[in-house]
Amino acid sequence: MNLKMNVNYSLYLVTDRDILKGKDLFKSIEDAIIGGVTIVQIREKNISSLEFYNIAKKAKMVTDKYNIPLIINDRIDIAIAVDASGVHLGQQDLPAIVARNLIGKNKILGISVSNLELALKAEKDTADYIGVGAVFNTNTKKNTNKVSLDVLKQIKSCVNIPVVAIGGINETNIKSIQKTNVDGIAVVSAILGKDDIKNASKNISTIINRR
Ligand code: TZP
Ligand code: MG
Repeated sequence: MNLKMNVNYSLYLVTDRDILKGKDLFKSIEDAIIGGVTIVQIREKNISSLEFYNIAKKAKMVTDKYNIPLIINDRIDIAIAVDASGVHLGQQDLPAIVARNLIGKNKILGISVSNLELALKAEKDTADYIGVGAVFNTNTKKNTNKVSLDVLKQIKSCVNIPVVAIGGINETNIKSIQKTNVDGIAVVSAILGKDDIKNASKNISTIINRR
């Protein structure tokens, strides 16, 4: 799945093996997809290149099976190596323009932003979508910038690329995010932190698709 057109960002799963409580990552991804996740990002910190590559390769087999885009966090080389659909970078990673030159125009480039200025810069630097957060408190990522719902709304109204909200989003607070009209909702713990991943994904997917 490498076509950039018509990517469905509506329920965006970001992985974190630390909250899986021993569950298999690939089975968890598959369950989340069956529940309704529309795009998957592999996010790994502090592992070897080889380990990251092997995880990405196995994840790609799962996402390919369901024709779901696979995005790799941080690592352009691994995204290219496994022929992922794209890469997601933060403000401390390689600049978006540099990343674009490396991945070419056919892969998805996602950029994390926390204010309007960075959002507009990411768009100018050829990002295909932006991740905006953290909109709520999260235990999944340390040292996040906080983004108010007003700023999220402002960003959404000022850019012409898809906007994906992230940070502490769950079935209870999702409605307040939907009011901002963003294109997608990214979730880690509200799906992967649950005992029944398939059901958690299905519940959130149902709320999103009910709109
Ligand atoms: N970037 C901003 S917040 C966050 C990331 C990766 C973590 C979101 O995790 P959760 O569990 O959905 O709050
Ligand atoms: Mg990063």
